Amino acid sequence: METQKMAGLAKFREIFLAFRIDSIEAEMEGLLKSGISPPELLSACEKCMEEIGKKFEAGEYFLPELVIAGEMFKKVRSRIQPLLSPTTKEVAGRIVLGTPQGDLHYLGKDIFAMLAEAGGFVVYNLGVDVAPKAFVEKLKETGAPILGMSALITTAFPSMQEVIRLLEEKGLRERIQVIIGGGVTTKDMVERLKVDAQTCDAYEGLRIVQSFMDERKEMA
Ligand code: B12
Repeated sequence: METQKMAGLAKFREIFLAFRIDSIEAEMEGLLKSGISPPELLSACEKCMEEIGKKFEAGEYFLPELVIAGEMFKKVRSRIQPLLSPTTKEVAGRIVLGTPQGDLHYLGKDIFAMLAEAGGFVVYNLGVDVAPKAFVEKLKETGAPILGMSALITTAFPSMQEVIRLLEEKGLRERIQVIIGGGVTTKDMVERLKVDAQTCDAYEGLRIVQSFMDERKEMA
C-alpha cells in the first residue's frame, strides 16, 4: 500500500512538474481513491511549487510557468477544500486575513484559510492587494480578535507596517493578535514589524491561532 502511494505521488509530481494541467484532475482523483489524504496531496503540491520557484530563481523558468503552476495548484485546492470542512459546529475563533497591498500571491494564504476553517475558525478572507485601511475596517466591523497577513514579495512589507501603524493609531492594537506568513517572511520580522507571530507553515499557523484563542479563554 505504501509503495503504491509513493508511486502515485511520484507520478503526480512528474505531471505537475511537466505542467500537464489537463492531466492534474484525473491524477488527483486516482490518488484520493488510492487512499492519499488531502494533507498529503497538499504537501506534495507545495513541494512542486518550491521546485518550480527555485527554477524561476535560477532563470530556467519565466512567468508563464509560474502562472500555469498557480492554476494547477488552484485546481488541487478547490478539490481538497470540501474534504477539509469543519467537523464541529463550534466556532474556534475569527480571523481577518489577506495579502497586503502590492502583493498578488494568494495560494499560501488560501491554504492557511482552508486549514483554519477546517479547524472551526471563521475566516474573513479579503483577497489580495488589500489596502491597509481595508484590513482595519474589517477588524472593526467584525470585532475579530486575530489578523493574518500573507506576503510573498518584499514590496508588501511597507503595507504590513502601515496596517500595524493604523491599528496603533486607532487604539486597536492591544485587542488584536497579528500573525504573518508567506515565503518571504522571517522570524526576525516579529520584532521588526511588531507583530505577534510568524510562520511559513500553514499547520503551525493553525496551532498558533488556536493558542491565541486559548490564551484569551484563560484570561477571561
Ligand atoms: C506561484 C508564484 C506566482 C504566481 C502567483 C499565483 C497566485 N495566485 O498566488 C504568479 C505568476 C501570479 C506570480 C507573480 C509574481 N511573482 Co511570484 N512566485 C510564485 C512562486 C513560484 C510560488 C509561490 C507560492 O504560491 N508558493 C506556494 C505556497 C503554498 O507557499 P507560501 O505562499 O509560502 O505559503 C505557505 C506558508 O508560507 C504559509 N502561509 C502563507 N501565507 C500565510 C499567512 C498566514 C497568516 C499564515 C499563518 C501562514 C501562511 O502557508 C502556506 C502553506 O504552508 C514563488 C517562488 C517561491 N519559491 O515561493 C514566486 C515568487 C514569490 N514570486 C516572485 C515575484 C518576483 C513575482 C512577480 C513580481 C514577478 C514579475 N516579475 O511580475 C509577480 C508578483 C506580482 C505581485 N505584485 O504580486 C518572487 C518574489 C521575490 C521577493 N523576494 O520579493 C518569488 C519568490 C520568485 C523569485 N524567487 O523570484 N508568482
